[in-house]
Amino acid sequence: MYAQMVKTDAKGVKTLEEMSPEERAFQERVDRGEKIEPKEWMPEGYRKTLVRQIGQHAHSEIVGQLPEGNWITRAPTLERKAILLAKVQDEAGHGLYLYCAAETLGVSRDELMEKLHNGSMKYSSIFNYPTLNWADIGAVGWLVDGAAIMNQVPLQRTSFGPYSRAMIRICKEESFHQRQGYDIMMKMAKGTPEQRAMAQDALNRFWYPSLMMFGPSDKDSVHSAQSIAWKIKINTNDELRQKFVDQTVPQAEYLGLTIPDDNLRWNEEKGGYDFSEPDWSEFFEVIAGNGPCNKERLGARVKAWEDGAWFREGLMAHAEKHGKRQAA
Ligand code: FAQ
Repeated sequence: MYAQMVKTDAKGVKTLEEMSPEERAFQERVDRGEKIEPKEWMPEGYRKTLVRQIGQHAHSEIVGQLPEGNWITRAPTLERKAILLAKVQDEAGHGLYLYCAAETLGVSRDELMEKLHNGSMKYSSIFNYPTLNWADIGAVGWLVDGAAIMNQVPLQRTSFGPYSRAMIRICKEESFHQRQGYDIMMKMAKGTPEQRAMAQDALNRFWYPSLMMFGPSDKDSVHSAQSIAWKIKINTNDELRQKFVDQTVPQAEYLGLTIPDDNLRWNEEKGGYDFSEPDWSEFFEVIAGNGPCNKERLGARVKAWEDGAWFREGLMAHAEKHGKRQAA
């Protein structure tokens, strides 16, 4: 029934009548809210969509360490350094849970890495923007982790079991990440005039890139209709972007900072804020590889992979030797 509802406004989503008996049984399981587990039958498109989304999500966590990792040595106090270090380590952990979830779909981690490195898989656009100063680390925690949570909380209910379970754990940690970012912003916004100006400048630069994290507007989203029918995605990109704006504006007001949008105003009728769309041509340039830091980010990941080759080879040699000994 759900699939039929989606058909009316969507691109290429099959109705129940158009589905094969296997596809229909699968859709009915999804509609009943059952979790799909790795060894169970699934349409090839469902598997591919999950590999793409979970893989890109994993890559985002790993590449996402770079803009913050840069600041671990420059954090202003020992406490801030310890907190940031823990956060960046958490992101590595999130990447690992997600790669594991993707592997249950029959794709190897090496294949996913290869696709990241040759540019055929994406990672979140946001990590192609530079972190120029300490206030940016506050803005990343507040806005980037805030947007990530807004997207990930509903994904705890996604239909694929391993992804959903990974999300539950990740969301717990993301809440701490958002709080630490907001705490940095509070310190800066309530600090000296110079610190306050830095906080405002960071908000100015990170606002629209954060809105872009939710993906293109619904009319341009290629995958949403099918992903929502399969409950891979629970909400559309625009729904989550709106929720993020509604949640973040009062937080900016509390900080005494101004969202850089002249069109921002409360709309009583819709019960949410009206706001300006990001510059979508900039978004499409960034995801095509032409953002401010794309080359640097990908270069850093490729270098890390190449520098780690000796270690992976050593581990494999050990595993093979150990395996032979056990077999004997
Ligand atoms: N960046 O048809 P749609 C984090 C691509 S985690 C780059 O709407 P979909 C934690 C999209 O892939 C952040 N590409 O796509 C952290 C597709 O291209 P394709 C990551 C984007 O999949 C914090 C095309 O545009 N979170 O930040 C973006 O239905 C701090 C058409 O788009 C996730 O990955 C984008 N922003 O919806 C770490 C959450 N948006 O693949 C460190 C899971 C769209 O056909 C520090 N993912 N594209 O070549 C999702 O919820 C979805 O995949 C969306 C996109 C909503 C991102």
